[in-house]
Amino acid sequence: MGEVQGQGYIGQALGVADVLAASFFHALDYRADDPEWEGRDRFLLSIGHYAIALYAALMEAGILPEDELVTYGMDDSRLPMSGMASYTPGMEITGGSLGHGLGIAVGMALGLKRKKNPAFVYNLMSDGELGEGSTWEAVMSGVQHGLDNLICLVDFNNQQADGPTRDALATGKEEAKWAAFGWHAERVDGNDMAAVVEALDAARGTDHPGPRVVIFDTRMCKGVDFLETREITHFVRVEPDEWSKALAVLDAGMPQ
Ligand SMILES: Cc1ncc(C[n+]2csc(CCOP(=O)(O)OP(=O)(O)O)c2C)c(N)n1
Ligand SMILES: [Mg+2]
Repeated sequence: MGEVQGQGYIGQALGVADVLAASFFHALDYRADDPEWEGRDRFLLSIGHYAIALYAALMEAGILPEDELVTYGMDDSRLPMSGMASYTPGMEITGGSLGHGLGIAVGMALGLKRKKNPAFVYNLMSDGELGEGSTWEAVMSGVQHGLDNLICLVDFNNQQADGPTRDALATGKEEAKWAAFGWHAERVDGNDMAAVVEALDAARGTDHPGPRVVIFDTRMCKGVDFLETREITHFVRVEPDEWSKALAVLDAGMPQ
């Protein structure tokens, strides 16, 4: 998908790939042939610009056809650069106005509870969104309503558009802060598959009477060494000859 455009949010996609793989192929309950199934766990992409990553997961899950991926970012494509709920099966919300996904997730989780629907709501958000006031309103609302069916996943890559998150607005002690608000909070290496799976299980399985969060420390451009070392990775430009090099590096790192 990135190669079609020559650029894109591939740094985020590579960093969060392990979290998405564990979510879609371990944690979430859904039906690939019926993405609107009422009993499905909802997976909200608060960070609309990460759509490229979710499209890959939806394709692997059998919700999107593989041959459509080449239309990514083109006019009339169902796969715009920023996720749009009305365009794409499996895209639950139109995210991208950062700081709003968690509030929507709170509303959905509350609605499901009232309807006695046992499904869970997962909200994938970024470290940059921790600097939005609306996020912390939602954090409090989730506790107020005792939403034990709400799981927030924070992709903490410590990067924002202009550089490191800690230089823009350092939240600090993130896990302790969520816990102080009343959330079950864990923090793990988001590129360690065993740790990711364990944390997702704990978030869902705990008997904590309120919402749960897992903060995943991830690495932008994970798996492609010559991209990982770039300083600004928010919107990566990859030269034509580098795509095959990047794919070869990724394939070499894949477990057989
Ligand atoms: C409310 C809002 N403000 C600003 C933007 C512009 N914007 C798009 S992505 C981004 C970076 C936010 O940080 P994070 O999501 O952590 O970035 P990444 O890790 O993808 O670099 C910004 C500021 C936006 N989409 N929404
Ligand atoms: Mg970030």
